[in-house]
Amino acid sequence: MSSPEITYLGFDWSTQTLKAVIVNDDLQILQEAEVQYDSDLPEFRTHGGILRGEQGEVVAPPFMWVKALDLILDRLTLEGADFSKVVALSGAAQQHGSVWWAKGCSELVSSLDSKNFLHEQFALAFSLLDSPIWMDSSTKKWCNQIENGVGGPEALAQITGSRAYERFTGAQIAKVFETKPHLYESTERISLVSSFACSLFAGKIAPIDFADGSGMNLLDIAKKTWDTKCLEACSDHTLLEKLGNPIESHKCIGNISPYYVERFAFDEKCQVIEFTGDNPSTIAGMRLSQGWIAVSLGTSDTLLLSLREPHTVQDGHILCCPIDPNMYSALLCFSNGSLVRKGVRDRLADKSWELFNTMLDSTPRGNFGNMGLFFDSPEIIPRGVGFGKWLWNRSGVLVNKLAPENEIRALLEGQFIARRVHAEDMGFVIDENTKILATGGASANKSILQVMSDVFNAPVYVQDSANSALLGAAYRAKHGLMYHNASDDEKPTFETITSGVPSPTLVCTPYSDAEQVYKPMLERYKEYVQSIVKENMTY
Ligand code: 5FX
Repeated sequence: MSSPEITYLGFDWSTQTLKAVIVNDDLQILQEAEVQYDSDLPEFRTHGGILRGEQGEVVAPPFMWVKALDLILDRLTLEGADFSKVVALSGAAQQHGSVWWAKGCSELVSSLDSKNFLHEQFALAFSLLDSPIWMDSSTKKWCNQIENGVGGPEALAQITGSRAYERFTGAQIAKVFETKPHLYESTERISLVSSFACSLFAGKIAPIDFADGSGMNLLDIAKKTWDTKCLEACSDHTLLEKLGNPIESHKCIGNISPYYVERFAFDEKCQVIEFTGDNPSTIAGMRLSQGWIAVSLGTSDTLLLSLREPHTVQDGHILCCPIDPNMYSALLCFSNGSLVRKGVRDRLADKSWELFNTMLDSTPRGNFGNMGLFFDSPEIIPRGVGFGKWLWNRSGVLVNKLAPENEIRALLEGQFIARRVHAEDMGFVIDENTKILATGGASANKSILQVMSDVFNAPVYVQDSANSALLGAAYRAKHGLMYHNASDDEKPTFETITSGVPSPTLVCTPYSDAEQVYKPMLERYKEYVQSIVKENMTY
């Protein structure tokens, strides 16, 4: 007799959508569903899932995220989902956002009435009706306060993995504490978006996990506890209680709330596995093990990598790893990505990627010693560079112009040299075992990937999956359950659990002279960046 079919359920509360996926025991997709906040829930009047306020404030209503869950569960049912087969579920959510629960929230989530929609029961659940999210940049003052409270940006980065960032939750909490004291006082618990979403299923306020908790400037990422000095720099002694104790990302939170058993026929033994942030979940979805770098080539270019040690950095973020408690992950975000590439294409290659690639391919690796750096908007890494374009000739002299095809190569080599230098700065060792997993729009462009392959002196692979964060949630559901059920000496690794997932496809390998060509250019980049940060000159 064959064993009954079992399935795993994953969610991703991203900035613009809520997505859900059901996978079978081989981690193959069975059903998917999606809710678009702007068009499916127009009553919240969001644009791109967010609402913009004054002075850089960006928020989203948590009530909308609850309503989206009501909708998506119905949509999954329409897709043919059989919830009784789901043995475990987990989720991902946009990082850094905070959900402020009103007093009485624990009682509320533990006694949901299955005859009603969730949103009918959450009208009074939140003390702050609009949650600050990761796009918020209104907290500069409180960033300074936190850094000063612990002895400066470097000290903060050493404890929490990042210097103070406006979007990180610590500064957001400090702002609410100072500007809305009554609201702060009336708050029972503060969740991240991920732990809030987990609470909706767990029937209790779920803990914050270490990986997503690393995006708060509050967690000591080595000791894996809240750091007292950081907490004190944000608010008063009640913060510890409002946050609850953080836990490992793969932990089982408990059985699913009876609400889902009664309303959707979930099995009462279905386990809820801790939720995490979208970037940590992407690490899971891409099954990023040591030696791999995931490079997402989108509006901004984002690098995700695994590290053994929590290296201290001023730029970029170190996070606790969501899939291996003994490892760390690094997240580097470069804001000048695809839009700059497209701008240069439009200016020099007649708005055609085909022509852009032909021009790029007509130039040699190393570009005859010419180099370029292009920043159309404020750059995150490196910090402090002005807007503009800098071009250097082979003698290291700044020049106004290069031939169009050399400018195109200078742009791409400059971008990938920057990505490599800052990844190495984080302690990532590039050697013969390094492999790159490319995703995002530009990962379809082989000429661009070849430049990346040469600059990193590493093969480049692509993966056939549109949403790694969502798949990561489903994979983590399976790993969390297997880990929970196994005896102490047989705990499975995430790699073993996901070993059946098809491997990524190799698209480019580096030329044999790549390291020789690019090694000196990495050193030149470091020198040039210092000069443009110092002089901040543009032309
Ligand atoms: C990472 O630090 C970010 O702020 C973003 O990637 C958000 O997680 C997007 F949801």
